[in-house]
Amino acid sequence: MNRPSHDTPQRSDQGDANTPGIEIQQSASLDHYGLTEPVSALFRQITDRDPALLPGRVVRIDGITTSVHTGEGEYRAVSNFAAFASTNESESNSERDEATNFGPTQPTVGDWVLVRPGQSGEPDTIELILPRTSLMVRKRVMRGKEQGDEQLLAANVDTVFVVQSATYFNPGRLERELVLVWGSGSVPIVILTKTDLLPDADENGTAARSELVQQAESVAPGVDVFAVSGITGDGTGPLGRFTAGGKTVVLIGASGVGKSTLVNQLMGEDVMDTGEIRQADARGRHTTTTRQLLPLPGGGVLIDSPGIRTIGLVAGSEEAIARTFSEIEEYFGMCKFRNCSHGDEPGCAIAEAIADGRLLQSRFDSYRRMQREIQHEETKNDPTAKTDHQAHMRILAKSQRQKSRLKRDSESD
Ligand SMILES: Nc1nc2c(ncn2[C@@H]2O[C@H](COP(=O)(O)OP(=O)(O)OP(=O)(O)O)[C@@H](O)[C@H]2O)c(=O)[nH]1
Ligand SMILES: [Mg+2]
Ligand SMILES: [Zn+2]
Repeated sequence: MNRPSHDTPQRSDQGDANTPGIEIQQSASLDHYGLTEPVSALFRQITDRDPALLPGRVVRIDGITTSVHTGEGEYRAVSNFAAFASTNESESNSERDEATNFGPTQPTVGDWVLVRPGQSGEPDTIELILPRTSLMVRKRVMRGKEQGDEQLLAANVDTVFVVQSATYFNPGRLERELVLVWGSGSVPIVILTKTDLLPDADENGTAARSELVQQAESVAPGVDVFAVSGITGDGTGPLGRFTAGGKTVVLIGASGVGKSTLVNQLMGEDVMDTGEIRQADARGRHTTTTRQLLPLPGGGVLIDSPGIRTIGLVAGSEEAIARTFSEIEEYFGMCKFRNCSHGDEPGCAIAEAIADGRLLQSRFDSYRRMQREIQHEETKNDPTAKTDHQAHMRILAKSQRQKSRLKRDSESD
């Protein structure tokens, strides 16, 4: 594969089995990579002060190598950690500290970063990361072990395609996937793939499909559900609106559900490798091993990702759980006793809703289970520990406070 080569070996001048097609876009401007005017303005603030820094977006994480697309080509940085950029000079010190004072963080796919090209054979480094508008994090669950670190999955994503196979729909998994997405600050949609394999797809495919869609909707209140075939492209038309206007979408899901197949379908060419699934249990073989950001020919950006085996929830996911189970929280405050434990107390609104079929017992059980899991996370965690996720939550909360302050100010004019 021929890529324009640069003068240092760290830059991406070698092929990569998983990333054919990228070289076409080698020097495409950052606009094709989802650059927005606010991001561009932040970049300008920084490069005005230090013109040696190159703005870019992280397009791939491959072991310890982070690939960054800058307007002039792809750079490979070895640096694993970088500082958050301070982006507002008028911020008071304490405000700035609140936003940035949690030390260096790892760059992840989708991050907007500033690269300092290495001089005389030195490696290129990612020096700064712009504040993120969304960050998806999962707790890595080590085989049989409790503890595990947090893994950053993607940043600055507008919509997450939560992908499951229509032939192996798993509602319990979907609930966890939705908590993960709601917690990230981006918006989920559910995609059921492989509809061409549904048993009666020939004569009466629509019935099987709409039944599945309904089933998915019942565990994903307020979330759009689409049934598609990544192979034939059937049903994929409406997905274009999620990448319109330069928006960024990441696909997540178990191995073998058809993420890369759908990516290829939406790209209009085979850019990602796809793999067979095991006949015995329909599991995939973890074909995709790197997270890869791909600019779509018609604008917008897709991020393909490796299959996630287990989705460990991180501390601070209460809001995300509330969102995922929004139909349950509607009954809160409606029980006879204010401190109702929703067990077998008289006048329990939740028990009544379950009894007359307005609420699914299985949903309430999952809700309870996840609440317990998260409480466990919280008490286990050192309260002073600042994980990436918690830091991210603080930033989001801060920008929300700022937004409402701006709104108040403009309303009082
Ligand atoms: N019939 C049919 N097969 C599909 C569809 N989507 C994917 N497949 C098949 O399912 C298998 C796995 O697809 P991939 O796209 O590699 O799955 P993935 O989610 O990217 O898997 P990982 O990269 O391992 O996480 C391949 O054999 C695909 O051909 C579909 O819509 N219809
Ligand atoms: Mg894949
Ligand atoms: Zn109750």
